[in-house]
Amino acid sequence: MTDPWKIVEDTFDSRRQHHKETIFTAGNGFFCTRGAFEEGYPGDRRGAFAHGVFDAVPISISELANVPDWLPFTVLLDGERFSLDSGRVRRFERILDLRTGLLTRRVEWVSPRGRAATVEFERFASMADEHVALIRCRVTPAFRGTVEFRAALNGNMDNEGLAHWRWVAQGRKGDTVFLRNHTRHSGIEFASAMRMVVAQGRGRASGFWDVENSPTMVVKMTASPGRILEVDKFVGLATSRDGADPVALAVRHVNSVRDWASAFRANSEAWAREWDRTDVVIEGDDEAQLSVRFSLFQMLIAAPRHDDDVNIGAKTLSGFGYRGHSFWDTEIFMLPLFIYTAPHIAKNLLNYRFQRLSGARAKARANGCEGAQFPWESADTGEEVTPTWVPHYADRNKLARVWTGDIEIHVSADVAYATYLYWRMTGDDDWLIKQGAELLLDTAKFWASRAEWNARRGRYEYNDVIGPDENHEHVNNNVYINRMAQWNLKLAIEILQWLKAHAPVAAARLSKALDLNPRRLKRWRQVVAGLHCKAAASGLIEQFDGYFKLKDVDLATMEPRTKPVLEVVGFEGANKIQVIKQPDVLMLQYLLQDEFTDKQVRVNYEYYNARTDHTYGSSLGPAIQAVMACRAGRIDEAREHFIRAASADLLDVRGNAKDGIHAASAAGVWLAVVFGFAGLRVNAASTLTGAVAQAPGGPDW
Ligand code: IFM
Repeated sequence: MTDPWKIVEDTFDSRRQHHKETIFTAGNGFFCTRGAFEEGYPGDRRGAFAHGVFDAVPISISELANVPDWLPFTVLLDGERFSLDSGRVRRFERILDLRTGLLTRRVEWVSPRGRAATVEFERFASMADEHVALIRCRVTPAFRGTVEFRAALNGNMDNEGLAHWRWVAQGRKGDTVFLRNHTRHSGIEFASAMRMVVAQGRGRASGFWDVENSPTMVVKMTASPGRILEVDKFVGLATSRDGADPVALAVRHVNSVRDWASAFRANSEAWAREWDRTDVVIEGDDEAQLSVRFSLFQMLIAAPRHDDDVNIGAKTLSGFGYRGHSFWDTEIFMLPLFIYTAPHIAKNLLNYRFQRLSGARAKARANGCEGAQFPWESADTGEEVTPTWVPHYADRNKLARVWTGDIEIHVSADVAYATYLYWRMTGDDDWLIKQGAELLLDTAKFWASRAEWNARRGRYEYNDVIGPDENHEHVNNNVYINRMAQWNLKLAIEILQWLKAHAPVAAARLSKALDLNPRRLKRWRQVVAGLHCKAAASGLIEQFDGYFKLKDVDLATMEPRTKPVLEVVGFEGANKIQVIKQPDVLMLQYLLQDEFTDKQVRVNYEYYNARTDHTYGSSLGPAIQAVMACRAGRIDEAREHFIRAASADLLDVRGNAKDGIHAASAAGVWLAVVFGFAGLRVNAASTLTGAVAQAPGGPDW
C-alpha cells in the first residue's frame, strides 16, 4: 500500500541515479541538495544550490554555483570502503518522508572481502534553522574488526566542468572544522562548518585531516556483530549574503545544534507548520495524494522564506537545468500557490522583481522602449540572461538561435498579473503603495511604448513576438500578449486613480518619477482601445495572425513518438503547422477567467486541446490543460492532464528530470487540484471596480 507521505525506492538502478538524485532532493528554502549518496557513486551529479549564490558563466551570463559539498561521509569496514559499486548489495531502500523532509537510506551490504553490515544514512536540511543540515550514519556490523567514519566538507565542486569556487581558508575551532570558499567572479563567500559526534559506540581514535579544500574528520570504532555504531555530522552553512563573517555564522549555527533528537524535533515542528498551511488532502486515491504532496514538498523546500532578493528557478534548487534562472513560471504558476497559502513568501518573490526594476528598465531602453521590460530569464542582477545560442538538439556540435530573450515579451504582463493577484488577495495596501504600484505602472509604460500603430488596419499591434506557445516564433498579434498587455494597461490606469484617492503622496511621487503626464495616459487609453483582440463568431480565438492558415496536422499520425513535435519537424517545420507546445489561448482564458463564458472556453478547449503536444511539449502545459478541461466539462481528460503534470518528475515523463524539478509543473499540480477539480473561482483578474473591464475598447470575444 502506498504511504501518502513517503517516496520509496527499493532497488538502486545506477542508470536512473541522476533522475533519483533530483527526486530525493532535500532542502529548506535557503539551500537544497540533490539526493546523491554521502559516500559517492561513480558518475553522480552531486549538487547543492543556495539562493542568490550566482557566478558568471560564458553566454548565459550568470548561473547558480554548485556550492561546496556538505555531504561527504565515507565508511570503511575493516579498511574496505562502503560503496554501492563494489561488493554485494543484499537489500537497498531509500525513503523521503515528505512530512519532515527526512531522507533515509538503508543498505545491507557485503564488502568484496566478505565483511557484512547494514549501513544506514539519515539526512535533513533543517526547516527550523535554515543554516543547519544534519547527517546520521548508523552501521550494524556482522563482523568483528573496525569501522571507520570519515566526514568531510568539499570545496572542489563545479557546475558540470565549470569551476566557480576558489579556496580561501579552512581550519579548526575547538571541535568544529570550517571551510571558506569564494566564487571566482561574483565574489560571494560560502562558509561550511561541521562537527562530528559519536551517538552510539565508543570512538577508538579520532582525528582531523587538514586536506586542502576538503577538511576531514575521522572516527574509528571497534566493531562486533550486532553492536550498533552511530555517528552524527552536524553542518552549518552561510554565505556573505547573510552577514559580513560567514565563517562565524556557519560556526555559530552548527554549534547551536545540541543533538540530533532536538534538532530533528525542531525541524519536524517547523515542517508541521508548513503542512498546516499547505497540505491538500485527497481521499480515495493514494497515488494522486502522494504526487500532490511531493509537488508541494518541492515547492516548500525551494521557497525563500527569509530573503526577498531571490527568485525560484525553473528547476528550483534541485539541478543544473536552466542554470538556476527564473522565468514567468514563478509569477504564473508558483506565486498563486504562495499567495493563497503563504503570502509572506509571495511577497518575497514579488520584491525580487521590484528590486530588479532597473534591469527591466535597461532592457526596455536597449530595445528602444520605455518602462520596465522584464527579462525572459532572470538571475541575480535582473538583466536578460537568456542565452542567445544553445547547442542544437539534433547535433550538439551545431548551434541553434534562441529567440525567447529577444521577443518572448509577455513576462512583463505576467509580473503585473501576480502583483495584482497578491494585492487583491491579501489587501496589502502598504506593499502596493510602496512597491506593487510601481511594478504595475512601469510595465504598462513598457506596453504602451512597445505597441505599434498599424495605420492600414487602424489598430495597435504587437508584432514579431513569441507567446507562451514557443513552437511559433516571430508571430504577430499573439492574442495572449495583446490581451494581457491591454489588461496591464487598463489596470495601471485604475491603480493610478486608486493611488490618487488613497495615497496621494505616492501617486504624486510615482507620477513624477515615471513621467505619467496626461499625454502619456491618453496614449495608454488609445492603445487599450486600439489593441487587436478578436474572436470568431463561434467564440474560437485565433492564437496569432495567420495561425488558422497553418497546416492542420493530426497529432495521432505522428505516434508512436518519444520526442517533442518540435524535434520531429524541426524549428522551421514547427512554425508551419498548428501544433502548439503549451496552452496559449487557453492560458489567457485561465488567467482572465471572468471574461469568458463556459461556451467560449469549451470551443477553444476542444480546438487547441487536439493541437497541443501534451506529452513532450512544455511541462508547464498539462496542469493548466487540466484546469481548463474541468472548466470545459471534460473530467476524464482533466484527469489525464493532471496525471501528466503529477508524474512529470516522479516518472520522468520527458526524460530530463535529472536536470532538476519542473517547478512550474509541480506548482501547477496544486493549481489543477484547487482551480480545476475543486472548482475554486476567484474573480481576481477583474480590475478594481470592474469599470475598466467594461470600458470601450475592451476585447471582443
Ligand atoms: O518558461 C518555460 C516556457 O514556458 C517553456 N519552456 C521552459 C521554460 C522554463 O520552464
